[in-house]
Amino acid sequence: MGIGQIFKIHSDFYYVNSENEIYECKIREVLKKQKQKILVGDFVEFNGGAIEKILPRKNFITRPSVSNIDRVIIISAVKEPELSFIQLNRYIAFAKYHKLDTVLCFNKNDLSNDDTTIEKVFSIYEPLGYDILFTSALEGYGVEEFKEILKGKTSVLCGASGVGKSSLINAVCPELNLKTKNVSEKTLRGTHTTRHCEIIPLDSDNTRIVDTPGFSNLKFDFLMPGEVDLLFDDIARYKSKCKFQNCLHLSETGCAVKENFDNIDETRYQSYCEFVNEALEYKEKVKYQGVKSESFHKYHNEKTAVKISSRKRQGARNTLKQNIYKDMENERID
Ligand SMILES: Nc1nc2c(ncn2[C@@H]2O[C@H](COP(=O)(O)OP(=O)(O)OP(=O)(O)O)[C@@H](O)[C@H]2O)c(=O)[nH]1
Ligand SMILES: [Mg+2]
Ligand SMILES: [Zn+2]
Repeated sequence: MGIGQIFKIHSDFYYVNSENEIYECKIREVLKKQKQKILVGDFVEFNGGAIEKILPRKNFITRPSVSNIDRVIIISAVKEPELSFIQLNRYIAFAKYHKLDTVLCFNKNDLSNDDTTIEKVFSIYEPLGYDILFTSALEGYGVEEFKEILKGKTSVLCGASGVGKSSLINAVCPELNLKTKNVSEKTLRGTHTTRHCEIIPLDSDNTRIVDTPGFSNLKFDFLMPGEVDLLFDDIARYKSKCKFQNCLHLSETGCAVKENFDNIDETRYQSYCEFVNEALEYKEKVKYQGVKSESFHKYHNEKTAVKISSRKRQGARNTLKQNIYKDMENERID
């Protein structure tokens, strides 16, 4: 019996690091039957090449699927692909939903001479308390600062395909020589260059970085509309003054968010509205299935569970749970 940490998953093979020895394992049938999903980052008990148990997680994120991390570094490109503030707010809100410490990194800085983007980024995100970095993996600009924030932590890189996640890791540690591919080649083939999450140790002081496949189809279809403002500090700060407690800050009367519109960045509010609409669609879908769903994922028995009203039949509950698990499964690209 050994204990180790999953650092890579390739189809049915789970790669476990136990005291710096690598073990290629499969998963015990009983765990499969319990629908326990193993994530990169999980600590596990294994025996004779079979994983027997997942140990409790400190935290986890589902996009990308990684657990036991110290922070998320959201990578955007200032160009190629074009910077989208709405997309960035998606990643930020998602990391906040998972209560993870977050750093914002804007790469490919060599491609832009336009200071207005930099000013806009600082004016929106600095007051929200985010650490902000501008880098160029190609020219080495900001790479020392990037390296500095990685120190002693496990950081997961998260962002769309082609923003330069693997290139930044290569800039910090050229020996790794991770595969990268230019954006036009990617668009032609429609593929992600990095196909799997992998924990990469960078040095002996426990600095680890998780390279991940890019994704951009993240939707807020797993929480209730009234919970979305909790993911936006710059909007939530006014909600206690709204006339109605269940105000969604869309077009309700007496909405304090609307009254303070001048103090909220336009792209932040646009993002908020987009996510609320996705959550409203989700709410409709749940209603259609005839069960009430409490959306914040409850963390039981090392797996994500969705709490559902006890008034409904067991059969209906199981169906909804299965559908939600299926949705989570479909969200994964690796
Ligand atoms: N000009 C410029 N190009 C960069 C920079 N960083 C990365 N690139 C290029 O952008 C392309 C995509 O980089 P990758 O590192 O493969 O991007 P990725 O985020 O890992 O992409 P996926 O693995 O598909 O998620 C490559 O052609 C890189 O050479 C940069 O700072 N400046
Ligand atoms: Mg990559
Ligand atoms: Zn309101």
